[in-house]
Amino acid sequence: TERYNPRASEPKWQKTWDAEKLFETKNDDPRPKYYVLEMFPYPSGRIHMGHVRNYTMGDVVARWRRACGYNVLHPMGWDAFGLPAENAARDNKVNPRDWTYKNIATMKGQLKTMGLSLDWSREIATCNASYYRHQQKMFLDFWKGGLVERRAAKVNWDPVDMTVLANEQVIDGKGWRSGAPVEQRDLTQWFFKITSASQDLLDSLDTLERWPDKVKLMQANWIGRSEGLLIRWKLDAATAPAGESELEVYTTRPDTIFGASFMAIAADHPLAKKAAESKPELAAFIEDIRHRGTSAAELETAEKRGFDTGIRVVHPFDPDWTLPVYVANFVLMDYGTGAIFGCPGHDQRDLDFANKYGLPVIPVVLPDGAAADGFQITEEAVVDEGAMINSRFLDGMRFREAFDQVADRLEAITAGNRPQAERKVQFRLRDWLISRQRYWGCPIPVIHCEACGAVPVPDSALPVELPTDVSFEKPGNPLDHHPTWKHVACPQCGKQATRDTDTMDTFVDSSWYFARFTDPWNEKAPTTLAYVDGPNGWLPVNQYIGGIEHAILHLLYSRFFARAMKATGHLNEVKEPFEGLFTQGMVVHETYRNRNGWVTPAEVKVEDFDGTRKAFMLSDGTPVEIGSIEKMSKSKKNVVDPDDIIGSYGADTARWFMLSDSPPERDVIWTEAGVEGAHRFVQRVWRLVSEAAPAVAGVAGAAASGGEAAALSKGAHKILKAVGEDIGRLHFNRAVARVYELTNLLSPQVAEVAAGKAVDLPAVRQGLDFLVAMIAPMMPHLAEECWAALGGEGLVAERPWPAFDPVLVVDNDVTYPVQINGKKRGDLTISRDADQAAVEKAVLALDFMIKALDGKPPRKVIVVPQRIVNVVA
Ligand code: ANZ
Ligand code: ZN
Repeated sequence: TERYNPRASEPKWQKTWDAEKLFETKNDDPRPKYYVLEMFPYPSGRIHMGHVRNYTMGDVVARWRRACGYNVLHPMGWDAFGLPAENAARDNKVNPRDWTYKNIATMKGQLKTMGLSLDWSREIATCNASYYRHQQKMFLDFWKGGLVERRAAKVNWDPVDMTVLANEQVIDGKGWRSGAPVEQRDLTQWFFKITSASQDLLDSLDTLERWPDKVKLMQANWIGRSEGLLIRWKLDAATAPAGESELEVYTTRPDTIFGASFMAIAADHPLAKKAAESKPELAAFIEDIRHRGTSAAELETAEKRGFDTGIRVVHPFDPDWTLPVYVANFVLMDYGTGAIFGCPGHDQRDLDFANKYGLPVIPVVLPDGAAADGFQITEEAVVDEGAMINSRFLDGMRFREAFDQVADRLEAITAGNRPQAERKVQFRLRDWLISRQRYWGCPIPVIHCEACGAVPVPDSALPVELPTDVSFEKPGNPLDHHPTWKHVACPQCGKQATRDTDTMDTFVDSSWYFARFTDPWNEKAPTTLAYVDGPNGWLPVNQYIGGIEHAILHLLYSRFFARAMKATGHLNEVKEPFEGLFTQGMVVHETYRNRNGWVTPAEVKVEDFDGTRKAFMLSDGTPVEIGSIEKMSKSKKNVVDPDDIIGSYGADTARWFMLSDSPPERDVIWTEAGVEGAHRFVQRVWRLVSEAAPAVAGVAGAAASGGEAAALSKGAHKILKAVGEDIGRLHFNRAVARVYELTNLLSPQVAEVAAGKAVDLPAVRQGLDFLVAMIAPMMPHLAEECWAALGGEGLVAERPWPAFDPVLVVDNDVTYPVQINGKKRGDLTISRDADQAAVEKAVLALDFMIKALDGKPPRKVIVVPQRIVNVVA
């Protein structure tokens, strides 16, 4: 038989599917809906192997669900705004728009060669005004609904990218793209009030049963709920600046209040400013620390620095006990109250600080098991649970009790009708700053008027479109530099006014695209309520698939957006947009290096010398060092181009390899040997089918009722059932292993068929039909070609998933462990309905039993039905 030729076959079937519009989904279709979505790509230029893995998984789910009778929505689009387009524009003098659409065209062509069952009629690009006009509308609706706010804020300013960044985009004090140290600036900016949903975003994580626990935990930590106490400490009158009488601190550890030895306030705290008025050295100190990076992560590692303000506070439980107030670099203004009491014994930062400035360390928690006598804390703070010591009325209590004691007592003390303390729940989550001083983003639809303030652009004037004639010569924001774009009349009073020249964070674009896919044709509104969710709607997405790198930001923003859209009437009822989430592992590859640096896999040949692999340059045979296995990246040059793989082996081989090697949540190591193995399997399936085809083409499949083929039929039905279950659970690699099993069962039978021997043809035909159905979600082109060769009717892509016979998948046998004098010696496999006597008889006939008994009768045979047999010799 001829070898299978994917280069001829794959484009042919892709054309056929396209022509039949097989994957275009109707909203009004009575079948049950299933929405499968992979995170849409950024059009960077070309697709990479990570995309191939991601979209293959989604496609298997989509094709399988379709075969199971669902009306499947499986759309694709482009996360098309963002800085790289502007950088390309600046560096290569191309228009960001042209650059983006050119990349989209290239990548779309590449995706098409993968044979994905996508509904391209719903394609969206977020940079298209037909998309972002609706985003502008929702921005205005959210604003009206109290979910958007414009306020002055201390913001993270990236001096290289010349833009503000969200807290989430600052990593270790540096801009996430530029890597430049971020500065603090005071600017007036737009915020989405995501904190208004903190508690709900946290609580609702519990309802997400088909999300990885790891992702839920990351979200919970990001939201960061803590229960604590606000305590108002009285300032010692003799040292207090004029007009100041108290210092409010937030603590989660009021139990440690007798271990307090100092107070610390942020550099931006009002009390710090007051104190600095009469202390120039303090003012200088404050200036100095304000200019350094102040991200939480950086402060963990940075050296603790402080300055004594000279102010003292009085301990709330002891009027004779006063404590110094320091300005300290490790206290952040935007968390709690921007002030803390320091307890060096039980907080490492406080201990480092106390040791540096010679402040007392009072242990107040004795960890369980530690000796009370001479208990001291010097270098390492004690954070374990224990019993209170050195704490007067708290002595002997545990954390919870001591917390409540302090809270109750301080709440009872009121000065001028305010209690001295209040219980308070605090969140780490901050409001979402969405203003960006960039060009290639969704314009914020607001006009600033001297008389009227910030005025929404009226509906009739939407969309606010980006101008196309922009220049990237000057650094900064091209919208701001544009000669005319920003000058408009105020919609309210008609006077000269200016547009907001900021654009939205691109995370806004990706926070609702999944809703837009449900009706991308609606020109009037972001969503169509009949289709977006509810009884006939698509949301929530049943299965969302993407990278773990989006575990926090994208998913949290989308969850917030669903709530905001519901509040503003753009959704009916859904508040959790993704019912099932799957985070796939990365595609990794060996690295290669020669004396000139990294070299690509394509430049290298690897050979095996008695089990030792050695690598050489293809060009001149010089040696290459094989390095560690890393995520495919341009910097390490260990990238394999999907085009090359699809070009030489075909898409089905690439898809099969991606699914076969490792569990989908783990990293997969891309190897040439692995790809070749996958390709051999493609050819093997083709050989099996073509060898059998002449004999079975006209035969209707049916299970064997007995005879030689009975084992084949039983196996095929069992495998069919298991593969369905595996795909349903996204255990693709297990499904692949079972398909190998089925080909092993089929091979000997097909060999007999080919040799012209008498074989149960309906049973063989059924086995082949199952094989074709099972590979169809994973290798759709090969499946079509096989189906055609078998003389099958219609397209596999339209055929239902076969039903297994429940009788054939039942295991009729049971395997008993067999013990002799309580020690396991072997097994007995026997029919499930064999009675006691039959089991006993069979056990005594086992070879090892005859040997062990050596001709003597057993003292006793104990049979526990369906479980175990013990023979007492
Ligand atoms: C006294 C104390 C004693 C604290 C102790 C801890 C251990 P979470 O759980 O994250 O909410 N804190 C409060 N506001 C702060 C700020 N603006 N900058 C830096 N640190 C701040 O943490 C709350 C704890 O973090 C608070 O409890 C406070 O220190 C500190 F043995 O108060 B604690
Ligand atoms: Zn006006």
